[in-house]
Amino acid sequence: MSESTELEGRRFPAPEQLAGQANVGPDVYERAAQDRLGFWAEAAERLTWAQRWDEVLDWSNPPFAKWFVGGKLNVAYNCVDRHVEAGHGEQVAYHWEGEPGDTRTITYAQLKDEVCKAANALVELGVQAGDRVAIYMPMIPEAVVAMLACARIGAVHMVVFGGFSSDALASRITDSGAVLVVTADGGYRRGSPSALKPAVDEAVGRTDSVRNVLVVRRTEQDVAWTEGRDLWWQDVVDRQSTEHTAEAFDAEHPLYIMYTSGTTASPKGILHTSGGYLTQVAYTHWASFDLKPDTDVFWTSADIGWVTGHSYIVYGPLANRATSVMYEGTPETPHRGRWFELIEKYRVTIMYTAPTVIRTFMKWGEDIPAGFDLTSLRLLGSVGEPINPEAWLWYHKNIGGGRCPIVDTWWQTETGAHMINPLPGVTSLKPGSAQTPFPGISAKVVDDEGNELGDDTTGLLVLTEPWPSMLRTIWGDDDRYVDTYWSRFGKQVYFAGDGAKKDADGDIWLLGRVDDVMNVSGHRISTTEVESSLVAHPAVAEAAVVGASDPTTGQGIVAFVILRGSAEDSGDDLVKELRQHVRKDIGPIASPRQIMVVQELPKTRSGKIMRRLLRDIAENRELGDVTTLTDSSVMGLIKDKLPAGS
Ligand code: 6R9
Repeated sequence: MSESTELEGRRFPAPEQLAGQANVGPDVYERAAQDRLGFWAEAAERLTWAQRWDEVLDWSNPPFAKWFVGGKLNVAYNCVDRHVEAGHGEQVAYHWEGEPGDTRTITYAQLKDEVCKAANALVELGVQAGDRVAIYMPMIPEAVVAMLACARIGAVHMVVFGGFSSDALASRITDSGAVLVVTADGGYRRGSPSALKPAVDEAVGRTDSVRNVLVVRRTEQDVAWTEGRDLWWQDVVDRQSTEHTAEAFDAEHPLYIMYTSGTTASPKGILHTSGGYLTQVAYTHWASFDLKPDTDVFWTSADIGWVTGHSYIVYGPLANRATSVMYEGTPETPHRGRWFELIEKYRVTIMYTAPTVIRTFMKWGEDIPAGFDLTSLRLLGSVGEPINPEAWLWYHKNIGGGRCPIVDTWWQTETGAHMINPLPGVTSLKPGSAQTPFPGISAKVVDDEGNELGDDTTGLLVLTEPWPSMLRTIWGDDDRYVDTYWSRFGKQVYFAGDGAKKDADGDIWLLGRVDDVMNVSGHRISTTEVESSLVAHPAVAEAAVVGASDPTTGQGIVAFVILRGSAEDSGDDLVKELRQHVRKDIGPIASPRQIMVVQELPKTRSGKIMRRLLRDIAENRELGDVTTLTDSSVMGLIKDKLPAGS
């Protein structure tokens, strides 16, 4: 048995104490299976509706779904006002921490006032229900306030990650037709102020829909100013009334557009609507993380420029009246223990982060988390990519103290909320597997023709029933929506674009994007599988694997590896050893044709490795678009490491 298979065989039953008090028990699966729509209707009852729906789902014109037809609600009211009205105004909504160490504590009552003021300001600026508002902000509370102010008046927000280029911002403004940009002079990143306003000026200069730019003063950097167009948030919002009556909107009223990250060609504006989206983010946040609003302190480490930030920093936690931590900066600033310091300081009980972060912590070493009191933690979450069993176990032991269940959540920008994940009080956990479709979700693994596969086989992941938080379309392009997601297996089957395998117990293992599945001499090999094997070797901190075209085998496996500190000078012998290691672990067919030792890997802002760029290198091509990289100099560093002539 190989090392990773051995780890994959381990089970972690739900801790007894947690299971005894969990928000949902094992009966939930049965209940949802017997009456799927009734189950989601019950989940929707957790929200406050101005008008109840007549019909739970209208699926008469697939793939265009309508959920909670005839229902009306205000999303911001559900996230803020109703908690204040119920007497929880003094509860903290956010413990916010800036990178330089400045802090703000925002209660639900204060959040309500801020959201009302911002809503009044938007109205004053002529923003109407249905208008699009671009938000290009650092991780500061005003970003959340701006989102909720849009939701409150029925405007559609379109958040663009603050690290994206002016090009990316301009194309998204043009595609969405945004009338207003909310931004800041800058934010703090890696110890210094990083400007945002210049990118906005450049982007807005190239578009014609934007009337105003509303600028939060955060870093006090000098900014260029366009009179008549640019306004300080502090001037316009601060003087507004804290009274604003929230109008109820249709359940299918558009809530936001989020463009998917640059792993594909031109960005797709994923459209989410109100009632179904809020129902599923609130319910999953409560059930997947066993959220107890009176005692938990919840922290999602994502940026709000990513769907994880929308669903699990803003909408889910607020709808559930959670107390959250929100952090502006990077994990290594000013020191590598920064996150653990925050967990200790705020007594965080639930931590939700991405495998790439865990592997970075692994690289830095277990001594760092060991130096902090992490005993407040009771549950951990993972999202964004498959979590390899080694990282799972490291997370479990070194951050979770061996006592916290890890909830590995598979979902996408398009799905809006969790779709496949264990339930912490129910499921016996398997490191590396997302395991079970969430109650009320129908996920299957099929072959190329769409036939459902039995256990222990590898195929494509599809979703065979609509779900409340599903995307409703691609903004302005219904045809592309149908083509991209609902045509491969007909209009009733959603094609997720991920490879998956079902094991002998019927548990689901996600294998990465299908475009990341390699075909070597007719054998299907997942990039993730090879990466997982490489990182199981003690000398390897992180690995990315791509299939490069090969004249004889179709594709050849090329691996890029970052070594752990102590192994950095080991040279050619180590490369040989790694090849041998994979050969032994998975089989000779999986042994990489080439292994390149690098210092960094190119990643998108949401932490996904951009394999497209690594393939360009492996195949000696000009580099494609690098605008969505966290750090575009990474590609230069990698190229410098290559043998001359490549
Ligand atoms: C939430 C988010 C979606 C893609 C998805 C898949 C990968 C996300 C995962 C996972 C394995 C998990 N992915 N979570 N793969 N296990 N727990 O990440 O949205 O940025 O749209 O990415 O990410 O490949 O298709 P998004």
